[in-house]
Amino acid sequence: MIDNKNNDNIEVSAETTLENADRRSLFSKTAMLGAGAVLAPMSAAMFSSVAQAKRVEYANSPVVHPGELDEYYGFWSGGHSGEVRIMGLPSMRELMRIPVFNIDSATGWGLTDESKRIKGESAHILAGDSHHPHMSMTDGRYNGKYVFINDKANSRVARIRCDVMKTDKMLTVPNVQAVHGLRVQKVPYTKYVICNGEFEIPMNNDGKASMEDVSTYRSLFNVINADTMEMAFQVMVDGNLDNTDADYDGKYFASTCYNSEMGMSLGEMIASERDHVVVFSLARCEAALKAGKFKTYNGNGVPVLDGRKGSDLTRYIPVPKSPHGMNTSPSGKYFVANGKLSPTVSIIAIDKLDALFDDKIKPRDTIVAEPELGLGPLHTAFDNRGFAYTTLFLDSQIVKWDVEEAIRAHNGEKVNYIKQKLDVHYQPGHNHTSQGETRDADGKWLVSLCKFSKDRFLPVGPLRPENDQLIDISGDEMKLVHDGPTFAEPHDCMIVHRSKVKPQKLWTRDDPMFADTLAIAKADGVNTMIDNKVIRDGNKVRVYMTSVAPVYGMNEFRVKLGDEVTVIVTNLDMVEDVTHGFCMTNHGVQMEIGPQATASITFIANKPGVQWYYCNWFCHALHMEMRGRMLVEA
Ligand code: CUK
Ligand code: CUA
Repeated sequence: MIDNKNNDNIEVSAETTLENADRRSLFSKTAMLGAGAVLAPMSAAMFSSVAQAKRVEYANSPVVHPGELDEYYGFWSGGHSGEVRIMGLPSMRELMRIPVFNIDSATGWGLTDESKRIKGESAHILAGDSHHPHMSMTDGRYNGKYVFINDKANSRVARIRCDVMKTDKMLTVPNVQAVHGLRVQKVPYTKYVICNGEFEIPMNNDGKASMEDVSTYRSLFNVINADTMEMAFQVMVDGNLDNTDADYDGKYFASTCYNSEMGMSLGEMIASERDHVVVFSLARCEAALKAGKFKTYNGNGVPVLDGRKGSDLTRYIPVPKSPHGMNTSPSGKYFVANGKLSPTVSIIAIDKLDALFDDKIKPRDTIVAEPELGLGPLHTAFDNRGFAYTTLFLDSQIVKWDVEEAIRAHNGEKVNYIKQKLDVHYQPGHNHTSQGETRDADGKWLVSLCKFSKDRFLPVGPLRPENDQLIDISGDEMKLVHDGPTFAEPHDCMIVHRSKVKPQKLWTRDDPMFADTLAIAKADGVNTMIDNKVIRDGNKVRVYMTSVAPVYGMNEFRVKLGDEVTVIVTNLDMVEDVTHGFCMTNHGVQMEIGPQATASITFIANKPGVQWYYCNWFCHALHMEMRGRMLVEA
């Protein structure tokens, strides 16, 4: 990974605070004006008038007053917390958490029967590492339907329904280890979710094939049907795969590779001066699939196409050493591969890819510029004015640069394509502009997800928060307007205008999220809207109860020691925000039941005697009294 010698050159002094940074730029402006009084000490009054001036200078107001609503939804990955978080922008207030790959005791995610059904074969896995949340699109614009996210730790991809903001599908990607970069097809609509298998493994990884012969190891590019969340196909590549993105024509996907060496140690992985970007032709892959030109592995039947060097499904474009981020410009013209170990980014002209696939030009001919930006470029975001914003991990900066000017400079013109470098605090990974991965890029806000916060917040022990910084990019200069501490570890985020998202206020009674539970109730002859009933089925007991603040429909029920008990609660409240809970004391049983929803949870009644259950979501002045007894006969 990245050599952390940078930790030395970010010795932090008061110099790097926002106020002082602004003061620095003020001094330099004054100097440019040639004023004689440059070095005269500034009075407190001068500072406060500077602060005043700064405040009105913001083209965007970062202030959202109490009771006001934000203009944007932000969807943040929760990194190795395994969740997704919804932020409001520009306030940077955390609005909600969506448990995905983690378990969550407030909502019962990972504990309830419904969530276990959704998690399917991976229901026993209680951890995850979420990296890349991306929303489904229609014609290159967010359509507000789904957010998809990968779990690097357990090679999974999940889908979140944006009408209820809950995870509704989860898939373990076969034949790969560590699903990393993830994006969606942008045009004509998100038919496919694309993601990269990062770690190389033998294709039949059964412990019988050679584990020593590294030449048999492969990484796969994965294409998932967004609608069914089943595998569509996979493409075998040379080298490994890191990040990915799609074009705005519905034709090409591109992924970075940092280990073209197929090295197994750090030294081997960074040995060559060049790695590559691999470009996939969707039409050619679909044709090969249709023609049956694929193999299957590990007995799972998922078609694997051969996209290794020499295949007509892919093209390999050499780029400097160990690239990381892959970002498509909202103009649809360029793929930008971020250099990481190289101070450059490589700009690939998408309109040259047809010629590349037709072998009319060489791979490097598609590169229209390789501007030098600074140390450790990881990810790039875009506005609607032709500027790009790249995170410099090692320099702890965001560099703003002009894409077309970088291309002109590459062609020999003397232009300074770098417009500004802004200190961020510290070590930024991803950044994201408001709607910047769509045609609706609006150039208003930039978020820098900084990996280290160091001195920016009160110390909280050896483990510190990360720092998500909000930057106003609407004017000529980037301006840092907010520091936001976050827990481990938003890798990536996306910013969606609120007009694109239309969440429900109540659940619909026949929502697919609990349709299976309602089917079980129906088979039991239970009307969940009315009935409070205990159904015994051998040693399985199903307890159906309603809930209306502040009472459950059932004050007590009786089971036998050792019974497998399923409690199915239906929340009859029709009032917005009246969520009930169900918690069985001393049994590790907790869940949320939203208004008009049904939720269920199964456990063994392994303690004799009186066991109280209670509502753990504050719902009423008599919420404490919302409880009942499970009587367990020995
Ligand atoms: S990766 Cu984390 S900083 Cu998983 Cu998108 Cu680049
Ligand atoms: Cu119902 Cu608290």
